[in-house]
Amino acid sequence: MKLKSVLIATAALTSMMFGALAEDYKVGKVMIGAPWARVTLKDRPAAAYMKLHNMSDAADMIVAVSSPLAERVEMHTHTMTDGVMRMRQVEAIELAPKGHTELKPGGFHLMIFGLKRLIKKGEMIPLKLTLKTAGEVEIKAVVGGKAGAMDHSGHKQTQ
Ligand SMILES: [Cu+2]
Repeated sequence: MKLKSVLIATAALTSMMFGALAEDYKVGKVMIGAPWARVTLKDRPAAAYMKLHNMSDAADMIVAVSSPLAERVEMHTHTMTDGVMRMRQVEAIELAPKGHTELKPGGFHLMIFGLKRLIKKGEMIPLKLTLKTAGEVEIKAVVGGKAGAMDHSGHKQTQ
C-alpha cells in the first residue's frame, strides 16, 4: 500500500517536472507514437511529426488533418529534384499493412498553416487525423526542437 502511494506520488511529480510529455495514441488498429511539432514564428507554418504503426492486415491512409488552433493543416512530403530538396503537398499518407510509417524532418510531415497564436516549446498543438479505415483520432503534438535547415523556408504563408 505504502509503495503504491509512493509510486503515484513519483508519477505525479514527474509529470509536473516535465510538463507536456509526448503520448501515444491508438485508433482502430493504428498506433500513433510520440507526436511532436516544430514552431518557429507565429506567422510561419509549423510542422508536426509522429510515428505510425498499422497493425492491420489491410492498408490504411491518413486522408485529412485539421487543428482547432490553425487555419489549415496539409500533408507534405519532400522530394529531391535536380539535387534540390523541395516540399510537395500530398493528398494522403499511405500506411502499409503491418507497416511502420514515420513522419519526420526531411520526409512526410504535417504542415500547419495560420496558427491562431504563438505556441511555445512544451505546449501542445491539438490535431485531428482522419484515417480512411480506422477513423478519426485527436492527438496532441508536443512543441519542441528548433528550426533547422530542413525547415520550411520554401513555404509562404498563403492566405
Ligand atoms: Cu511542408
